[in-house]
Amino acid sequence: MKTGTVTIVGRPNVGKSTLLNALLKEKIAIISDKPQTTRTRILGVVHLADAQIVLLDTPGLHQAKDRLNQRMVRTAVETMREADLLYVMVEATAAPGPGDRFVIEQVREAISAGGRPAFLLINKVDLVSKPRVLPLIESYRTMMDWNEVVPLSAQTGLNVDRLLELTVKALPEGDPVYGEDVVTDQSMRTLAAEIIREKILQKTREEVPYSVAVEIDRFVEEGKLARIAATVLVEKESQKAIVIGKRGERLKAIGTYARIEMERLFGLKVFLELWVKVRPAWRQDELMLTELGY
Ligand SMILES: Nc1nc2c(ncn2[C@@H]2O[C@H](COP(=O)(O)OP(=O)(O)OP(=O)(O)O)[C@@H](O)[C@H]2O)c(=O)[nH]1
Ligand SMILES: [Mg+2]
Repeated sequence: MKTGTVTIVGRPNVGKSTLLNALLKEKIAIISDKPQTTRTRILGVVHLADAQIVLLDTPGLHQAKDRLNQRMVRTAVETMREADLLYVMVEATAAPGPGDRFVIEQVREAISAGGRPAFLLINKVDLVSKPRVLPLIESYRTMMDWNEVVPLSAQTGLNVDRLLELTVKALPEGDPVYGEDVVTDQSMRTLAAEIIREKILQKTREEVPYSVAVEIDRFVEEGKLARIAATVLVEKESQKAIVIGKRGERLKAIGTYARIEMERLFGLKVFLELWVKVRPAWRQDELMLTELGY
């Protein structure tokens, strides 16, 4: 039996959480086309006949400006220290840029501190033609000694099974740490808050996605029903108006999509109440960040 921890790191938006969900065959991490979607470490467990893989998804590594983003980057850096193996994810759609070099710098430090192996994952190969991937592999190879280089598509699933095989080979022998039914360590409250945040990210633009946090005020299970009340925090009145939308239409749509997804995930009927509150500069407020679980 092989057992080990794999930390997924990379720039924001390269597809780390999409890969986590693909490997788990279950959606436990939210995804959006906006950078900085993931704000915390997310644990998922892959159970195979001959292995247990503990995956840790992380916030994107970047030059953080506010306190929230500093915490996110710190989380990603610290989570690398827990790994037996690192997945370092980049995109196939562009040559290595400053953001990728920043990631590789951080990875190099984590590796020299722990001597752990690293796989380079070139994601989104579905968007480019094969001949464009080869020079990319070459340029990344000159930057670091990778134990494996795997071009893949987290979205279509291309090469994801191959990645699993290579991963099992690279992990140490050991007994499983988690029970067979454990998929994630996130509570239903956290999952509910994240699902709501995902729907907001998908329906808003510009600075709004970065200014939103979701707090669960109440989560009560009554038989087959879950009564959930949540507050959406924003930083400005103008953002509140955007989240609510004309005659409350946007908030209503956000609530409907969130409820449908929660009902599917929890296997419960969900009654969801959403409120929007302005909390100026919460992203700079250390106490608030801790309270929100960041
Ligand atoms: N075409 C294509 N799109 C992908 C693939 N993987 C992810 N995406 C898209 O890329 C965007 C970002 O995906 P995420 O999984 O949220 O990226 P992330 O690296 O977790 O981002 P952060 O949490 O912000 O760091 C989403 O729009 C995904 O649908 C892929 O293999 N192919
Ligand atoms: Mg993510």
